[in-house]
Amino acid sequence: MAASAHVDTFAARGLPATEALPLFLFERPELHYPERLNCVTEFVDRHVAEGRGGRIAVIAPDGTRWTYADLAREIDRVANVLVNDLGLVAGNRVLLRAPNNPMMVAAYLAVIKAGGIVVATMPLLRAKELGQIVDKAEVALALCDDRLIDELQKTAGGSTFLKRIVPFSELKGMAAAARDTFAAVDTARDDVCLFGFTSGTTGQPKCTMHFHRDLLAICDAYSRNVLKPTADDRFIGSPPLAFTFGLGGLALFPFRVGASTVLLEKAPPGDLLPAIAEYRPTICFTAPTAYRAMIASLKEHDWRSLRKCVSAGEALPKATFDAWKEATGLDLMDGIGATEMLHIFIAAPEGKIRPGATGLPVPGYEAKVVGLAGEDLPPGTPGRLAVRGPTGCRYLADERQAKYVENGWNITGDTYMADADGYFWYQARNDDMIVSAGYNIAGPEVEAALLAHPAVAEAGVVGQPCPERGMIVKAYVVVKPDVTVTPALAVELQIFVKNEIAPYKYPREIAFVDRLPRTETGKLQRFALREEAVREAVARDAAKAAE
Ligand code: 3UK
Repeated sequence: MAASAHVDTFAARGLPATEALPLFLFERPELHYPERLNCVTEFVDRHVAEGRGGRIAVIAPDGTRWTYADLAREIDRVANVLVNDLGLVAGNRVLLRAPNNPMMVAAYLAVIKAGGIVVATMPLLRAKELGQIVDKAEVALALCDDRLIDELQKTAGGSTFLKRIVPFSELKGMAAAARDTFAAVDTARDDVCLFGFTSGTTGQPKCTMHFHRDLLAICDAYSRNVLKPTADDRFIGSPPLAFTFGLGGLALFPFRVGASTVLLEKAPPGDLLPAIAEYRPTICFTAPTAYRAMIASLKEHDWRSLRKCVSAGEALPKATFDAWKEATGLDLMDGIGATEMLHIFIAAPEGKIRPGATGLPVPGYEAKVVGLAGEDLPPGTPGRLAVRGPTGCRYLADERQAKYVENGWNITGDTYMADADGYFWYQARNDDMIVSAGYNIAGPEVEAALLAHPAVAEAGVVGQPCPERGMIVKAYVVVKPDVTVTPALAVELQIFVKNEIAPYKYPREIAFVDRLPRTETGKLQRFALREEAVREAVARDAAKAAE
C-alpha cells in the first residue's frame, strides 16, 4: 500500500476491518492505476496537458461555457482558497450543498485535488438530515449555494462539528483573487476522496467511502466498456451530482474522455426535454419515471440529437423500454448501480440489450444469484444478487458492513434471476416481495404489467395486510392525463394484469391517486405506500368490527 497523503486520518480510521471488506478485482489492464494518484489530474489537467484545453467541458443555462482550461483554472483557484484561506488539511471533509451548477463541479473537484474528502448532499435535505451527515462525517467546513443556505445554517447552530459555512457568492469572490494554478496533492490511489451517503429511507444514513482509484474505475469499467462515449459527446440529465448516479453520468464520464456536460439546476421531465432541444446533447442520464413522463411530449421538442439514454435508480419496466423505442427508435440502456458500488455494475452495451433484463455484469465485475445461506443458485431461480469488482462497499464505522458484504461479495439487497445466457433479471428489492396466500409476488412485476396498459402513467404495488391471505396485492395507480377514473377501469386493469402475468399476482385492490411518493433520486417510496396500505387496512378492519 502506498503511503497516504492524509494528515487528518479520520477516514482511514473509519475503514472496515480487512476481513469485513468485499473482494476487489483489478484484473483488467485498464483498471491498473499507479500507486500515487490524484484523480482530478486525470479528469481535468491531463486534457489541458495533452492539448485539449480548448475543448468545452461545462455548459450551463447561466451562460457558462467552460473549456477544460477554464475548468482547470476554476478548480485551482478554489483549491487555493481551500488550502490558503480556509485552512483545509488533506483528509478533511468538506460538505457541498448546491444544485447541479458549474461552481458545484469546480468545488467538488477542488476539494479532491487538495486532498480533501467531498461530502456532497442532496439539495432537498433538511437541517435534521444534514445534521446526521455532519455528525457522522465530522465535517467542519461547508461550501453552499446561497439559495440553499438556510437549512445548513440551522444545522450549524446545533452542531459541535460544523464551524464554517462559505456561501458560493463569497467563495467566488475569494476564488477570483486566488492564484489559478495549484499542484495536486500527491494522494495515494487508495486515499478516500468521497463520502457518499445512501439515500436510505429509514434509520441512520450509511456513509460509503470511495478512493481516488474508484472514481476512475467506474469510468474505465462501465463507461468505457458499456456506454462507450467519445470526446465529441455532450451529456445531460437530471440526477443530482450528490447522488453518485449523477456524479458519474454528468461529471466523471464526460471528463474521463474529454467530452462536455450540460448542468441543469432543475431537471424534472418537463424541463429536461426543452433543455435537450436547446443544448443538443447526445447522451442522457435519468430515471425510468422521467423517461416515461417524457414520452408523451417528445413530439413537441426536438430530441433528435440524443444517441444514448441511460436509465438507472430503479427497475426499467419493459413497457417503458418499448414505448421509448417506439417513440424514438432508441434502446434505453438500463443499468443497476448502488451508492456502495459507486456506479453501475450490471448493464448491457448497445447491440446486446435484452428488453426487460437489466443486462450482463459490466466488464471488470462478477455477479451471481445466491440463496439465504450464500449458496449459488441455478439459472431461473430467484435469489439474492451478489456482486464484486473494482469498486465495493466500505461503510464508515458502521456495523451494517456485515449485512452488505458476505464472503467477499457485495449483497445489494435486490432479488434477481439469472438466465442461461448470463443476463440478470430484476425481481424486487428483497423487502418488496409480497407474500400472499403462500405465494411470493414481486411488487415491481405487477407494476410493470400495469404500465403496459395504455391508461396507466405510474403504478406502485405493495402488500396490504389481510386477515384471510396474510397480504393482498394492492396497486396505487396514476392514470394518464386524458383518462377518466371509473370503477370499470379498475376491473379492466385487473383483467389486463391477469392476461399479462400469472393470474394469482393480480392486484385485488386498486386505488387511483394523483401522484406516487418518490425520493429525490427518482425511486418509488414503497415504504410510504406500505404504510398507507396498513392505515387503510386498520381502518377497514375497525369498520368491519363495528358492523
Ligand atoms: C435499485 C435498481 C433495478 C436497486 C445508483 C446508478 O440507484 C443507485 O444507488 P442507490 O444507492 O440505490 C441502489 C438500489 O437501487 N436500483 C438501481 N438501479 C436499478 N433496481 N434496476 C435498476 N436499473 O435496488 C439498488 O440496490 O440510491 C444507480 C448509479 C449509481 C447509483 N448510486
